[in-house]
Amino acid sequence: MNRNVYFAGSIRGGRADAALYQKIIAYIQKTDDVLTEHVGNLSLNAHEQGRRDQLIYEQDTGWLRRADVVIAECTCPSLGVGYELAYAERFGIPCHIFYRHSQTDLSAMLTGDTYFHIHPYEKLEEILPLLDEILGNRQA
Ligand code: 6IA
Repeated sequence: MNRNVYFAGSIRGGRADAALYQKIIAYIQKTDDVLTEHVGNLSLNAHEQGRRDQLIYEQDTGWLRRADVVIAECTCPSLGVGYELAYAERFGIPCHIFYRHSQTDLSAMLTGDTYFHIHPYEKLEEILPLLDEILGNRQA
């Protein structure tokens, strides 16, 4: 309960799954704190320059360093999410990667790194019990 969860999902890599991110974030928020709620914001303009990119980088890496766990949805490839995963690994933050295996061939840089917990899935309903286990809200 009330862990700091860093949810990572594509922004400039493409917003096709934004509604899915929003649902995952809402589910996690029933029990825990999501540091990156904006990733699921459907009206987010990925190319808006209102906030300097350097500030975004500093804020996100700061959140990553104090996160208890990273949950990443990687079906839509994103350079930023890949960077965040490597950054989290460097700081020893547990990382769980979800992706729809019928729609993407996940990078070998993720599947080949035994640090990452990789969860192929197809439907949102399959993710929810896994999230409960990861967040300690249900016994495995
Ligand atoms: O390369 P991408 O843009 O797809 O990288 C996505 C990842 O980087 C997400 O998991 C975010 O945590 C992070 N990220 C990328 N852009 C932003 C951002 N833009 N704000 C916060 N985190 C970001 C500002 C948008 C603005 C309209 C508020």
